[in-house]
Amino acid sequence: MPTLTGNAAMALQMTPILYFSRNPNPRLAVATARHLGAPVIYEFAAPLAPGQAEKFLPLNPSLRVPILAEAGGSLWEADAIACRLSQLVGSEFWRTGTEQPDMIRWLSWSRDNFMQACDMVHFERGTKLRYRLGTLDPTEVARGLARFRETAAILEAHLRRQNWLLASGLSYADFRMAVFLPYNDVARLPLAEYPAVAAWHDRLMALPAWATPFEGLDAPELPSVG
Ligand SMILES: N[C@@H](CCC(=O)N[C@@H](CS)C(=O)NCC(=O)O)C(=O)O
Repeated sequence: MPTLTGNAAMALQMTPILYFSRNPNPRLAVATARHLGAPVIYEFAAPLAPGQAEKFLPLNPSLRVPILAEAGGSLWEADAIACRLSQLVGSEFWRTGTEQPDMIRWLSWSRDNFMQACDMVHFERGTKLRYRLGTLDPTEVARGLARFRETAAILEAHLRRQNWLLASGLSYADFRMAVFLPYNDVARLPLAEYPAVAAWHDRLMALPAWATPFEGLDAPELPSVG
């Protein structure tokens, strides 16, 4: 972790602060923290908003959330934060034993495959329109959907055999893999064509921390699409 100096270090309290917005990766970090009952202060942040860079650059040079700020330094990237939060509460949600390689396998695969496919479609149908970043590109949507079908078929075969990605049960790999699925009202990925994937998504949505991570937190709604 980078060490913070000066005002940034002084400003930190003993209790870690989890800076978040309602977008997918910060949602993933908040859901993880809530699932674990991690001792953090939840603070809405918009590091890209005008006037916010001075505060957030020392915490994350990419000016993105989530960020976990602790007395000793700040950590960014949802996966690293999930690892740290699991350490803080002594949980195996982030596996540390013999299943760790299997968990890392799914995290790694998701980034280049299923999650990336979901991201391509969600970016066109969601993010681009929410933040007025341009018009929807049908070619990109088609590419994303093709990639989704290829990768969902692999996930489908695995989830026909077991309820969660790891044999022993729910882990952070499930949360990471599913990061875009709670936004499927806008992404409209054809989940129903993959019954085992759809059932896994339903099992995740039955977890309060995953279904409603922002409940009771002070955070503006995302801009609407369209
Ligand atoms: N690779 C990073 C991605 C972080 C990221 O791209 N965060 C986006 C939301 S998904 C962000 O900060 N957007 C600006 C905002 O939400 O205000 C991670 O896994 O945490």
